[in-house]
Amino acid sequence: MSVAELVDGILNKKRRYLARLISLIEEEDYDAQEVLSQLYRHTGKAHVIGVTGPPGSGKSSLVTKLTAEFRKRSHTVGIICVDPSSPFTGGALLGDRIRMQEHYLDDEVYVRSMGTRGHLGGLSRATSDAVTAIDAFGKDIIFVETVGTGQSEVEVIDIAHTILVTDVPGSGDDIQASKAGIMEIADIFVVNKMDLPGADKKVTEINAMLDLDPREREWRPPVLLTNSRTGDGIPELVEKILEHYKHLTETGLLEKKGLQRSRDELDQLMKYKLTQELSHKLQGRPEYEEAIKLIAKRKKDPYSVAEELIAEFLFSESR
Ligand SMILES: Nc1nc2c(ncn2[C@@H]2O[C@H](COP(=O)(O)OP(=O)(O)OP(=O)(O)O)[C@@H](O)[C@H]2O)c(=O)[nH]1
Ligand SMILES: [Mg+2]
Repeated sequence: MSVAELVDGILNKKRRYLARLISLIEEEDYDAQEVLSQLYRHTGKAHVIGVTGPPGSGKSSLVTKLTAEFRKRSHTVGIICVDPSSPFTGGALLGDRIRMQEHYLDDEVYVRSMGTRGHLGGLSRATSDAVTAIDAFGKDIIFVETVGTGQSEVEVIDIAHTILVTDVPGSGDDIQASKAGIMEIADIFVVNKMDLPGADKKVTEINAMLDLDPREREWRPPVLLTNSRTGDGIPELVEKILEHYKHLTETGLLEKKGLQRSRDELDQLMKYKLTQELSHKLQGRPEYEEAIKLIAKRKKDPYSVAEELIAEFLFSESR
């Protein structure tokens, strides 16, 4: 598939072209950047919803039920499941795919999982690009599901307009989410598995934590109860999600977030490209390998070699 074919196919809502582009994104193929660069002006319309929380708290089940509710309201949906622990691309998260397959026959829902390939920052870069691709494809709502356990997940979720943080009843005395600083990023708290004992207690705990938050905020994150098996609480959650989006629009926060995201994206992309170019230029070069040996023998120090190489690299770039 040529770049032009891919661009055309995606703008004409052909699923296999979208699937191909996301694979190219995962493979860090140069063509992917060219396609994305041409698609970019067609993006910025989707409402991106991040879903994060402890493993097994029911994120995928929740997204499945939310998708059904959004479809009822005639919204089209894209879903990206990010699996930071998976060494594979694409094929990971079989369980998620099985659970989400109730939407597979629905052409208006697109589901994709993404795994890490071990590149630092590669996963959040790839996820961000996949969101751009699905946005250009024309989905109204894009879910990004990620396990909330560390910094990289918080970065991934940065691309969302509305962030749902899930938790479950009886998950320890303290709120698990607070450990990773996830508490601060929540727009809506979801206590899932409300059928289990201790659900109300969990809601009270989260509200008590919110009461302690000294920050002035126009949007106090609501705490909602759901059952992602039966669908209880799902319509109310969809209402809150739409209400949050309306709040973002009316207060000008959406525009502000958009600016911040563009700044972060440009910043991230420049660093990423510089790193990529640098390693591309240096790998396997004899003087690079020689310098490494000299550093190991203490004949040279890595501080000045790093400066020399970067200066040389930047100089050769400007010619
Ligand atoms: N009792 C009960 N079980 C639920 C509920 N929602 C999900 N589950 C179950 O919880 C288990 C985990 O659900 P998932 O949706 O895979 O959770 P997840 O957070 O996506 O899991 P990871 O992606 O592995 O972190 C499954 O067995 C679900 O059937 C609920 O509301 N009540
Ligand atoms: Mg899941």
